[in-house]
Amino acid sequence: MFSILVLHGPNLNLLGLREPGIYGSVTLDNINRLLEQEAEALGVKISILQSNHEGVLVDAIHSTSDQHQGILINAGAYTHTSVAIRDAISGVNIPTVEVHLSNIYRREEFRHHSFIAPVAIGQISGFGKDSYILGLKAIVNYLQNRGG
Ligand code: CA2
Repeated sequence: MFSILVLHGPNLNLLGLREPGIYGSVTLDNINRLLEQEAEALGVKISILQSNHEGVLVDAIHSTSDQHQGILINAGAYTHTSVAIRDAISGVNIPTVEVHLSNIYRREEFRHHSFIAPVAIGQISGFGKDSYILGLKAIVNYLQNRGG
């Protein structure tokens, strides 16, 4: 059974609790529950971690090499700043799908660049909570097709 590491970056713990204008009223707990349901339907295992700390996310990515076959990540604002997270993904060489709730290309210019995109197999951006569900389907589909 494939095991996927789901990573949520900084401030995503505030989803649905503050500033519902941009990201809506869905909470991170809601998203995690939907991901768990989808994982069960797809027949995969997921491990979920949210952190506001870059190094914690880097450590979690390093842990994938022996435990997980894929990574689903919303690195939040670190998407646009973190060479460390990009290098960690590149270093472990585990297939990674990048997701965003909002369409980062319709927002401020500084959100248009992702350090993660060049080391990810793909990116899903702009579909709210469904970005995560689509992202999980994408990584599982990739792993299943790669194996066959
Ligand atoms: O659209 C996304 O998923 C983002 O990764 C969300 C990040 C943002 O920095 C990226 O540019 C795009 C921000 C997540 C912070 O979410 C908050 C939720 C409620 C209150 C404050 C922040």
